[in-house]
Amino acid sequence: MSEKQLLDKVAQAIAGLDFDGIQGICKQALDAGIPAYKIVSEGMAHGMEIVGQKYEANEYFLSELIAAGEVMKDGLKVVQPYLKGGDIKKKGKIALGTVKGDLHDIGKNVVAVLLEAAGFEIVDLGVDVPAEKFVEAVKEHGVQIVGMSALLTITMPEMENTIKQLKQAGLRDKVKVIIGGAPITPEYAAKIGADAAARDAVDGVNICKEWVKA
Ligand code: B1M
Repeated sequence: MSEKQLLDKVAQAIAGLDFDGIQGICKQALDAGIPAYKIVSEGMAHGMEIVGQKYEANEYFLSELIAAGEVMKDGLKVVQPYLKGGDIKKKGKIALGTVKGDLHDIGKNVVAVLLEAAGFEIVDLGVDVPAEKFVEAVKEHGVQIVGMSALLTITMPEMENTIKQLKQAGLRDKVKVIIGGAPITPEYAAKIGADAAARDAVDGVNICKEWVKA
């Protein structure tokens, strides 16, 4: 089977809520020599996109969305050990969270997995993260990058609020700020004073890598 066919199979297992098959399919993809990050970024993330489309077409409902997230977690259990760089020297520290009022974490978790695989240390603040918690993380963990995710248009202003609070705490110049999530655009990032907007997880990782290189 070709690489594309195997990645499609991973995506279909997630989109088809195949709890029994996902781990076997991920093993098959790894055995075929497909890099683990590709299985996550092109197979699993694509599967979740299909799930999103089915939801929007009223084919899937909330329970299926939650189930798809669980199938993805099962798949990650198999793939994640191959992503970790072991004794790779850490590139930098990133505080990552989904902003206050927002509980969507599938995309954030994909980003976290890929950033870790790229050698970053992640301070995962979880979901529904208030601005103060991002500020605290910068103070306590000495992170170089703050990453925020938002999937709801009504929670996007929390990103601006967090940037304001970083400024008030005198920390804005000490960190780079990257934002992401389906409704986020580069224009929005510029408007609220973030340093970058990531199109997807891979773009986010590439931007962070550039920052720590400089
Ligand atoms: Co929600 N939801 N949801 N949902 N949900 C959306 C976002 C929505 C667009 C669906 C729709 O109506 N068409 C809609 C928002 C509308 C809007 O604001 N304009 C919506 C709504 C309305 C809601 C509720 C209000 C529904 C309700 O209760 N009536 C509710 C809100 C709860 C809350 O947050 N307070 C809700 C709940 C849920 C579930 C819990 C059921 C579930 C989330 C489960 C979970 O995350 N653990 C869920 C899901 C799954 C979705 C959809 C279907 C899929 C989101 C997803 O996981 N995509 C979504 C529709 C859609 O997006 N098509 C929808 C896959 C994921 C891999 O992609 O998150 O975009 P994404 O992440 C990408 C990039 O955006 C980027 O990289 C990722 C990988 O490439 N990225 C970053 C994301 N963050 C990044 C950060 C970075 C860099 C890149 O750096 C920091």
